[in-house]
Amino acid sequence: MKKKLILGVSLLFGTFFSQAQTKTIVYQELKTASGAATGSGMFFGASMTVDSITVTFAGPSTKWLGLGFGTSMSGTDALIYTSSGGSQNWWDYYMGSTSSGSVVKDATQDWKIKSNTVVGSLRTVVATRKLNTGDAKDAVINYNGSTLNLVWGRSSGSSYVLADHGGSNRAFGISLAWVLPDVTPPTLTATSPTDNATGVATTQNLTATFSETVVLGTGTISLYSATNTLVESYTLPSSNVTVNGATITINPTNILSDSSDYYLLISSTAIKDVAGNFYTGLALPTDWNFTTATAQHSTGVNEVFEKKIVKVTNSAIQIFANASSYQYQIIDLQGNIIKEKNNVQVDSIIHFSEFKPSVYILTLSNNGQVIQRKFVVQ
Ligand SMILES: [Ca+2]
Ligand SMILES: [Ca+2]
Ligand SMILES: [Ca+2]
Repeated sequence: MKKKLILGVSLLFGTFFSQAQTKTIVYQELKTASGAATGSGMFFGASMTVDSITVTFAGPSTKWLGLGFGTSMSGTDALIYTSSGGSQNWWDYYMGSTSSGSVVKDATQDWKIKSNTVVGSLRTVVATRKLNTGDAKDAVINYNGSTLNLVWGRSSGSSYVLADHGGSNRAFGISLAWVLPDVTPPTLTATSPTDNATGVATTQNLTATFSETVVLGTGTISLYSATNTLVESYTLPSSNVTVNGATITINPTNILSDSSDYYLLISSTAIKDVAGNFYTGLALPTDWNFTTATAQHSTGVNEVFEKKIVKVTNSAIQIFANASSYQYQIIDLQGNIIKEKNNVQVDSIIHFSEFKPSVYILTLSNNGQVIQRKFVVQ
């Protein structure tokens, strides 16, 4: 019975710790003595678990440096790089007041110095300790706190011996925000066409908007017909799929069929937020399906016009002028007119060799009847 109880307790704690997140304070320059945001030459960043804090603190390498955990210079826990009272190193201190005699090295040294490096004229320390060391000379840092209060000081000259720093080589009243990491995956908030939409234009791009800024991953986005036939598939990165902020745009290579049902599937590795949390994806034909419009040219269209006037071969589009007269226009996907002819009364052959490799849309009109064909020149 006792064994079982202990196991239960350890499981509880295991779950608790594994779910607790590491909070961070982004590495940044600390404000100057006069409150300016930059120019101090002192830098700080931190991370914190429920158990311990790790700080990165940097300043000039030629002098003593102090970092205090509190709102003022008095009654404040400090981490100080100095040669005072022993070997020159980082030491756990307590500042009873601003008078020099009350700045005293702790009897219990609680900081573990992970690194102390000098690059150029900047000394950087990375140090860690428990949030609550149990030492009355150390600040208790609260995991649930939203901010961390800091002060800093340094020698007014080139000395590692602690002495009055004066009014310009210190700052206090610094409050920096703890930030939780983004562990929330993006969710789909809107699509165009909407799920179950009807009357969707066959040339329309497909867009999906998410709850936050997204980037493309490495999966696939696939367009299926309602008969579960793969119509087009885009393996990311793909020129058919672009992203802008929280919106991705899918531009099918081919014009979709009239009066047809389609659905999209998105793999679970295709889309993620900037922190790397993956969107769950679309796995079901009912997640994002839509029906295209009946043909624009279905009303009163003559069958010859529909079936015979345009013939697309591997190398050309042929337009047969057995209607009275017609006009055509070819645009690229940016809407630029590449080629157009009005009042054509003879047969035309438009050779693909006239075009640079890209995707184009041909619009052919005759007495109010319109045929559109998308074509790809490779
Ligand atoms: Ca201590
Ligand atoms: Ca201390
Ligand atoms: Ca997120």
